[in-house]
Amino acid sequence: MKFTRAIVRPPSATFTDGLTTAGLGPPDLPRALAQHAAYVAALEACGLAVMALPPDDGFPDSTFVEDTAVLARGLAVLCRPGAPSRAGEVEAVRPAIDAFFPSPAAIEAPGTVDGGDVCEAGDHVFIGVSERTNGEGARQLAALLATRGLGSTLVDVRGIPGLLHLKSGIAWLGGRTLALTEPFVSRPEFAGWSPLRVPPEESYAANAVLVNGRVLVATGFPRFEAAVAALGLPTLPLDMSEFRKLDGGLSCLSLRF
Ligand code: CIR
Repeated sequence: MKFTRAIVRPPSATFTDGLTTAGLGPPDLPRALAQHAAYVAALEACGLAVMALPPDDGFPDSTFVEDTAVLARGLAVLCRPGAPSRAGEVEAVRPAIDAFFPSPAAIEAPGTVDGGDVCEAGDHVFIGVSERTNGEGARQLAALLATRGLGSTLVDVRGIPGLLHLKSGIAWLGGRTLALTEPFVSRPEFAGWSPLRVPPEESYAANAVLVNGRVLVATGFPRFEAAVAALGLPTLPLDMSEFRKLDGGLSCLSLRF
């Protein structure tokens, strides 16, 4: 899957009020802005044209733009985020989506979907059922994806300690290869796939992003980075410390299409 564009939104002045369970203390806004700029530069280095939306003080978590939409095979689906404080983020991102995807579909109530629960893996999509994405939302999304020839597997991730979204614990690395953290390694949903096991002490690194043959990885996880490089995939390490403090990772910071 070749990406040509990305939509991002830099952290706003209210970023430090974002939702978190990480227990890592409050993020530092200037540092987060510098890390975000490096992230954008990395996407550009992968050949993407990046559209940066203005920072939005109304929504502290709005830099995690991935959660607002699912973009796949020319299909755009506007999400219905599971956290009440994030509901308004979808309307705020909608004009940017409309510019590229005429008549996007939408998850309807009572369904909820956060984009962070949606892992595209070539022709197949894994959809996490989490505290944010409910079964109804996951089924609506699966039906929409099927109209584009994409099969889906629902993966219940509720109760996995410290895991916000499915993609907090898995990533697609091309072909049949999936980076999987320990709770996912022996799950039947991934039978037939080739696992790259993420060392337990490096589980945060699982939220890596394959972009046009390169892999964005968080800095500070040498075993995982070496394992990705051993697959023949060049890595682009990025410091994610301030986003991690709000349970965010590399995938959350952009919509890629
Ligand atoms: C939240 O709890 O919604 C944000 N603080 C973090 C969202 C991270 N998004 C993602 O993994 N796709």
